[in-house]
Amino acid sequence: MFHKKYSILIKAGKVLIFRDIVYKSNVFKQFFTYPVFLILFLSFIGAMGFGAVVKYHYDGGKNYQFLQKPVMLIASVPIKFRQMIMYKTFNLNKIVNKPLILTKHKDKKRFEQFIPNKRNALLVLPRYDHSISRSVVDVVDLNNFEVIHTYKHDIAEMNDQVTNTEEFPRIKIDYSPIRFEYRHPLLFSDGSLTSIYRLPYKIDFCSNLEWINDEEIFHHSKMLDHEGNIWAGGKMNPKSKYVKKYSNEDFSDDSIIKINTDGKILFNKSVTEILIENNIVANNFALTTSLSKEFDPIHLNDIEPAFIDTQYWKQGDVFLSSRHQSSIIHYRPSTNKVINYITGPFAQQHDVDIISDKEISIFNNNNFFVDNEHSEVIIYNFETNEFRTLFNDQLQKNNFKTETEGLSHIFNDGALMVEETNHGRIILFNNEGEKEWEFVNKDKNGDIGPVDWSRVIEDELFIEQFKSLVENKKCTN
Ligand SMILES: [Ca+2]
Repeated sequence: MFHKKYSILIKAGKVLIFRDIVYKSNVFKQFFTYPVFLILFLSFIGAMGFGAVVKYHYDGGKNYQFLQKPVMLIASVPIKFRQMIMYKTFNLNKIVNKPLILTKHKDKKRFEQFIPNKRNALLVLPRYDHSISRSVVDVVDLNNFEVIHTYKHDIAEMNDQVTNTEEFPRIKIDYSPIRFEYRHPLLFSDGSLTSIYRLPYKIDFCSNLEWINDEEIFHHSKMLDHEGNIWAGGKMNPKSKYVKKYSNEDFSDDSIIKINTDGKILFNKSVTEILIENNIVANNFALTTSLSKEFDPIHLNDIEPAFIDTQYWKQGDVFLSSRHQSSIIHYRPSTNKVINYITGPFAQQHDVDIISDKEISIFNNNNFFVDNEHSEVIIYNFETNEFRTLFNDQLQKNNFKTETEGLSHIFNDGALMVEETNHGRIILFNNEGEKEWEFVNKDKNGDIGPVDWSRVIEDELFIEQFKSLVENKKCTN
């Protein structure tokens, strides 16, 4: 009886399952009609084609602009939509032109002091302020972290003075007032300030423009040398001799440029040329790199001049940081000789500094393919040829990482300041490696903007002169 009942139930179940399969099969047939199948097939082919155009664009392809432009416009819709929500605006121009609002440290305070310590030093702090939609340079007294002076000049007026439109065709778009950022500004004791935004310029204590130089593209750090001239990165146009015969106009021919404080170019030499003439790379370097689609193989990001002779370098030598070779080039301009070509446990580094008569520090972004979660500060000793890291545990504990940009400064007493440029944060560790303070570039609305290569001044006479200028300030703007 039980078996009969069970058998009937099983049969009924099979019938139901069979009916279900027949039903699903019919639905499948009804849905996958020939036109639907054709649409799906064409969509699949279209998606592959779309992806191929995006890949071609990011590989640097120059042809098929009629396809590239609309495809890239469509591809950017999701990110634009996300930005509209983030910036709370439908005005695309505002979004396109502004630096991003940063989020990594959104839960931190703007400034927090962990160990009270008055430091007679100035922090020259270039920072983007989203609440006023522009970049400013604050000069901060590190005794109390008070802003004692701010530079904020007329960017539109400066852009109007650029006449070399062949070299700078997009200056008013790419460096419009809401997009422009002060980078690594260099302060003089008379209160004037020079910096670079694609070209170098100088403003006075009251932020009035003194000069610009639009002869050549300039970039990255700017450092005074022992003669009072300024070293900065450049891009040669026309290209240098080993580049122009081997490569096309897309090749970035990075150079080292020395200018005086009136903006006159005194020296300009291609880094590719330096490496070829010192037999570090082959003379067809520009060709081989271009063929492998690397059009920016040097990417010079810092030039650090030596002020005095030591056992390991001479006054006037410069240390060049090449991000894309992950190397530090110790170069002597007076003889065109590379004295040392340093590679080591660092990848895509920025900011080389001379820190003693036999040591340099290297800000290691640490962009290796493995174990790359934190950026580091590395010390290289010329006497022992050895590398060591500085306060690495503390940097890791503070989740410190900037993939691009970034810098470090070692104070006279051995304290370490590090700038996490990508995330708008600066940390100061005292010489025991304890966190003294932390700054996040939050504006009055709590939005975080980038910081762009700050600078520490510890020269007592300079500080005294600058504070006297502040006390007697008569600026009308
Ligand atoms: Ca440096």
